[in-house]
Amino acid sequence: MTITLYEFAPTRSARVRWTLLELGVPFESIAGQEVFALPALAEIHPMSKLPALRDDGRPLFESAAICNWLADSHPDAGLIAPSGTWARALHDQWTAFTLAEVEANLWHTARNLFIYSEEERVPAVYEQNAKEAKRGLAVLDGALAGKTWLVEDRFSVTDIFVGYAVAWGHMQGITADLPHLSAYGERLLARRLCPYGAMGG
Ligand SMILES: N[C@@H](CCC(=O)N[C@@H](CS)C(=O)NCC(=O)O)C(=O)O
Repeated sequence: MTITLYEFAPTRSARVRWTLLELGVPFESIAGQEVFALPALAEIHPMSKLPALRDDGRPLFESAAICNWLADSHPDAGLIAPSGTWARALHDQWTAFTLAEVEANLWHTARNLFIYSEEERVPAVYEQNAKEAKRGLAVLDGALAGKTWLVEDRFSVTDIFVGYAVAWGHMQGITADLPHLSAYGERLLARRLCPYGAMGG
C-alpha cells in the first residue's frame, strides 16, 4: 500500500499531513506551490486543488473525505469514532458545521484577499464574512466550554479538521473574544505533530 499526498504547507492539505502523522502511516509527499500546476494533480482533483491523495493508486480529494478515509482505514489508531455510533454523528456534525458555517466564509475572504485578480476582488465582503464566520466560531467556543476536545472529550480527527478552521479564523483576527476557542487553538498547536504553525488558506 502506498500513499501519495499532494500538499502545500499553508493550505488545507495540512489536515491530511497531520492525520497521516498521527496514524503513523508512511507517505510520499509531492509538495510546494508548483504542485498546483502538475498534470498529476489535475488527474486527481478536477479543479487542481489541494489537498489530493493517491492511496494504492486510487485518487481522492476534499480534506474531510481524505482525513475520514485515512482514519477509518486505520481503525486501531482510534482517531475516529466508528460509523454508526453517536460519536461519529457528532464528528460529522462538527466537520459539516465547520465547512458550511465557518470555512466557507474564511475562504471567501481569502479569495478576495489574494486569490482573485485585483480587478475581481470585492473588499466589501470582508466584514460580512467575518461576521458570519464569527457566528460559527462562537458556536464552537460554546461547545468547548469545560471540554478539552470536541468529541467524547478525547483528541480525534474532528479536532484536526475543526482546528484548521480555528487557526485560520485566528489568522483572520476574529477569535479574540472567544476564550474557550483560543485555549483550544493553543492546545492544538502544542501537540507534537501539529503542522498548523505555518498555514493560511
Ligand atoms: N473544500 C476543499 C478546499 C480545497 C481548496 O480550495 N484548496 C485550496 C488551498 S487551501 C486550493 O487548492 N486553492 C487553489 C484554487 O482555488 O485554485 C478541501 O477541504 O479540501
